[in-house]
Parts: sequence; C-alpha cells; structure tokens
Amino acid sequence: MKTILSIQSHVVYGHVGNSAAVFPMQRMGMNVWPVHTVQFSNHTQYGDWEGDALPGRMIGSLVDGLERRGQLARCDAILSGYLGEPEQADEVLAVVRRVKEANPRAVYLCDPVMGHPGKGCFVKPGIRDRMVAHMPGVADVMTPNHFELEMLTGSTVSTLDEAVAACRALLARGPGIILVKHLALIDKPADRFDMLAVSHDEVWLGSRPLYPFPSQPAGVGDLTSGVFLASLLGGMTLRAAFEHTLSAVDRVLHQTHLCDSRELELIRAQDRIAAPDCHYPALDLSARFYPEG
Ligand code: PXL
Repeated sequence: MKTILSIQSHVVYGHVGNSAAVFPMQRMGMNVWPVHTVQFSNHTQYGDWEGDALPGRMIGSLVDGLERRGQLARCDAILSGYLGEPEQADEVLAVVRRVKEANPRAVYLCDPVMGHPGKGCFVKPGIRDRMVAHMPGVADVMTPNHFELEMLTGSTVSTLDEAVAACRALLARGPGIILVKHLALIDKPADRFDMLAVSHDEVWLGSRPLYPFPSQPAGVGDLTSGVFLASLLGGMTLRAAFEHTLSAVDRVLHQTHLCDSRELELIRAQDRIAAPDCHYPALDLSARFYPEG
C-alpha cells in the first residue's frame, strides 16, 4: 500500500483541502497521513469562518515525530495544497527535502493553491510569492488551475497553444508533469469544463460537463489533485490517471448537483470515485505539440 503525507487545510464542516482529498485517496486504496495547515469551521468562500492556522513550526515538529517513529522512509508521496501562512511554504519545502532524503523515490505533488480564474487570489501575498519562486524547483508534479498557471509563469493564457507553452515553461523549471486542473480558454463552450495534462513528451486535453450550480462548489481542485496523485501512485499511465481523474471528479459533481448541495457529496459518490461509471476519453495532442516524437 502506498502512503501519502497530505499537507493542506482542514474544515470542520464541508469539503475543501484535506477534507476534500483525504477520504477519496483512502477510498482509492492509499494510506494517508494528514497534516492540517489550518483548521477552520468552514471554507473561506462563505465569507466568514472561525479557526486559525497551525502555529509556526508545527508542520515541521509533527514530521519530527514521524521521523522518530522511523516512518519517513515509508512515505511514497507528499501532497501540499492550501497554506494559511507564508512560513508554511518554507516548512513544506523542508519536509519535502527530509522525506526525499529518507526515500529518494518519494514524489512531491504541489497543488499551488492561490486563487481562481473568477475569484482572483485568495491567499496572502507572501504565500503567492513563495509558490512562484520556490515550488516549481522542487515539485515533481504541479496542478495549477488557469489562474495559478498564469501566476506561476507570469504569462497570460488565452489559447490552447499558450496554455501548453506555459506548461512547458513550468516543466523546464523541474516538474515532470503539469496537470491544469481547470483550463478556462476563451473559446470554451459554456457548458464544458476542460483539463490539460502535459509532460515532457505527452499532451492530453480532457473535457467534462460543467453543471449549472448557482455558485460552483469549493474544493473541486483539492479533490482533483488528490485523485490524480492516487491514480499515479496506483500505477496508472499519465493518460489513465488523467481520464480517471476527469471521470471520478465528474461523478462527485454530478452527485452534488443531483442533491442540490453546496458542498461536495464525497460520501454518496464514494464508489464512483474508486470506479467511475462514466468515461471521458482524453484527446491525444502529443504529436501536435511534440512533432519531433
Ligand atoms: O479549495 C481551496 C481551499 C482550500 N482550503 C480552504 C479554502 C479554500 C477555498 O476557498 O477556503 C480553507
């Protein structure tokens, strides 16, 4: 069984951060060690919440405890997402270094949570600066949305060509895979939701329905990154992991829409996270963007 150290937010009510990703990864057969960056009553898009970030240096000291149990070498992957304080980015970088020392094969998936195309930046400026400056140099996989891809690369992305070029610029800084977990191109049909996966020799474009929620649920990106990591660790190819993620996340959103719910219906959709009852095939654009083969 593979083990994932998952460092992101926790909410008492609802599903974002670890509260969106831990159960789906477990349901896909992963052993998950959650470390919470913040503990809030609810996600911040409600406009008000209770709770706070974990005190400074707590992430590192929790990992000290794991190290004393001799567990770091058992960690197959680190997943990081929503951070509450800029210093937590430094702590995550140190944890990645320590885990990789103990297990050089460990994979780091950085979900550079900073904001949303429609909602703008929703983390503190210091978090954004560290994400942009340091994370691409250490991450093996990054999962930006459209807004985060633009922030990370300092470019404007309106077309598919620009999106692939931005992903390749990011790959050049270190990661082996970029999953654009929400691509908002100008010519996209209003009822579709696109994702893009780019590696050093493959490009996959995928699309699923966009359900007409009054306001799109939060945590979809966190769910997407968790399912994608669990798929890769489970041994799927990039294409299979991409298609599984597209389909599994669709099943959760379909269920959420059926229930007219504002929070992701992860429990009701759990069987379909592990084995989606739909399949959205990805379009292979590798030859177009890597003609040299
Ligand atoms: O999904 C991103 C996210 C994660 N964690 C918390 C959030 C949000 C988005 O609003 O509020 C606590």
